Formats: sequence, structure tokens, C-alpha cells
Amino acid sequence: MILEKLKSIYAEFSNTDQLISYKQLASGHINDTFLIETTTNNFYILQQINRGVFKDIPGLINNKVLVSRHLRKKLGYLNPNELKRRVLSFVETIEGNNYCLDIDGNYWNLMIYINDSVTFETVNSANVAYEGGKLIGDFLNLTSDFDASQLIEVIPKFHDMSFRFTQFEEALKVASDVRLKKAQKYIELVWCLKDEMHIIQKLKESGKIKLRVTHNDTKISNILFDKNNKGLCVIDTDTIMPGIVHYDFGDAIRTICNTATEDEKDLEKVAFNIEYYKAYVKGFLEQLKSELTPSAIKYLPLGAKTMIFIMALRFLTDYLNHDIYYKTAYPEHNLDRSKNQFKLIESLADQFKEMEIISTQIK
Ligand code: GN1
Ligand code: MG
Repeated sequence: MILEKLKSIYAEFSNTDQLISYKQLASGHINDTFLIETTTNNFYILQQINRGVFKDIPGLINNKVLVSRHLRKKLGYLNPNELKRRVLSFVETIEGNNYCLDIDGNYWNLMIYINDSVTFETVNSANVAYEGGKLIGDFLNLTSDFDASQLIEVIPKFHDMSFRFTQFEEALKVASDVRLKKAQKYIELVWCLKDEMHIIQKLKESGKIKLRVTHNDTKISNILFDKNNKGLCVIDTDTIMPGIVHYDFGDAIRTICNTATEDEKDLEKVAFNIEYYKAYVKGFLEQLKSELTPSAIKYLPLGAKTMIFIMALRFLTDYLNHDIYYKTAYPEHNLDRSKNQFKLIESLADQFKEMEIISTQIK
């Protein structure tokens, strides 16, 4: 069934490699993503974009294509084969669009799969953390001269703390008593952290932290590495839009420095790895330090803490909303994710001073 459907969608795109089989990739929480295997050595990524979550999908796809075009221009000095491994390539449809709309009203896009690449769900070496930092820093550096006004705001207020609090408060009103009770400890933690978690937002609103093009979903599984663990390319560019570096910095930290995955239920396994933080910051600042003010650098550790909190809050909110946003595999999946993120915040907070020293001392 799915194979037939995928074949018919794939046929809308302009290329001659014949689809023979597919694999569903399960790591994303929002879209449906398939690896397309063909009769040649060329593989593809076919993706159905979630239209419940994304309201302007043609605009979203246009964002991604524009940013890829920009990156390709900036990296034009690389040889063509290398360039294809460093920037996502979107395939047009026969009609010349960057997406296809199926009869059910769903939007699809097709990308060339980057051969011999790997992704990680957790990090197991400081080198991978360093390469991850370098790649995110490089992405922000390469997009620094991109005119953000060309991009639509894919999800308005995506990382806006006040908005996330409003959603949380709304969720408290609709949650069942059982869910409220199970979440009680974490609801209290949200209130305790409220003021501190608005500091970055206030700096953003006052213009002290400037808006620029950001990726907004820089978790480790969205960073592609080659077989030798060298960073290749940032993927999943759905949420590229104006934002602040602190959250791109922080979302990568959230997943690189967590000793477990964000779904890990055994909280004993969840801790903040400061060695990986150090390696990541080194890579990140090597690429971006010259563009950041001392004050922006000073707030990087708080950016990381705030980004982890945003995810803790969003998972908790979705749990209270009876799981309407993220894909879940079992009833308490969102609560477990939220607990995991709160545990990570606790472990990070114990090492916060050291984080501050590391980020300001790296040359
Ligand atoms: C979602 O679908 P995926 O896994 O790429 C979410 C991110 C979260 C992430 C948590 C549009 O990303 O914000 O950080 O889950 N994307 C959206 O793993 O909400
Ligand atoms: Mg994503």
C-alpha cells in the first residue's frame, strides 16, 4: 500500500532513477520521512510535511530551497561532489515545483540522500561534539549575510517563551486530573524557573541579542557526519526562519551533552556532560566568535539552559493536552520526555558556573 503511494508521489518528481524499495525513518516527531532506494546508487529522502503543524508548506519549502541556494553559492569554491555532500539538494517536480501536492492535500518534497553519511541520537566522543559545534557555528556564519526578510516565519513564536507559557496555561485547563497529578512536580518546576527562563527573551525583545537567520532545530540527529565523524551538513531545514544564535547553540547542546536520548525513561542515565560542552563550544566559537559580542557570548550557557527548558515545557504541555502535537509511542511518552529534559536542566545547573568559565575563556 505505502509502496504504491510512494511510487506515485515519487513519479511526480523529475528524475530517472527507478524506485525499488523504501524505508521509513522514525527519528522525527512531526513529519513522515522515507528513504527511497533506487536501481542506481542514488538514494533519496521523500518527506511528507505535517500540515497540522505547518500552516504554509509552500512557504516553508521555499525557505529551505532559498537557504540551500545561498549555502551553495557561499561554498561555491568546493568541488561539485563535495558541494553535494555539504548542502541539501531538492529535486523539482516535472512541473518545475519544489513540492508535490497529492490528492489528499498532503505536501511532499524530495531531496538527494547524501551517501556514506551517519547521524547520531546520542554522542559518544568529544570529537563528535566538537564537529557538531563547528558545523552549527559554520551554518550560522554562512547564513549571516542572508536577508532574513526573504523567509516566512514558518511557525510564528516558535521559540517565544511567553507564547510557550500561554500554551502551557491553556493546557492546564484541559488536562485530566490524572495527568495533572502525574505532572504536578514538573508543573511546579515550570513556575519556579519562569523568571530566569524569560531573561533571553527580554534581551531579544530589547534588541540586545539580535535576530538573524537560524535553523531552530539543531538537535544532534539533524547533523550529518561522514564515515570518519567529520561534520558534513545540517539537515531538516523546515524551521529555518529569523531567530537568535542562542537557541541554535542551545538545542545542539541539549542533545549533544545529554548522556542519554531525550526519550530515555531511566533518569539515572540522564546527565549533562561538561566535557562535550567544552568540545562543542570550542568548535562553535571557532566558526562564529568574531561575529558575537562579549555579551552574546556571556549568555550562551543561559541560552542552552533556556532551550532545554523550552523543550521540557513543550513536552509537558503536550502531555497535559493529551498528546495532540508530537508523535508518541505510548501514553506517558511526552511526560517521560519532559522529565528527561528537567533532569538534564538539573544536572546542567549543577555545572553552570563551569559552563560560564568555559564559554568565556575559549580563545
Ligand atoms: C520536533 O520533528 P522533529 O523531530 O524534527 C520539533 C522540534 C523539537 C524536536 C524534539 C516543528 O522536531 O522543535 O526540538 O521535535 N519540531 C517542531 O526532538 O515542532
Ligand atoms: Mg525538525
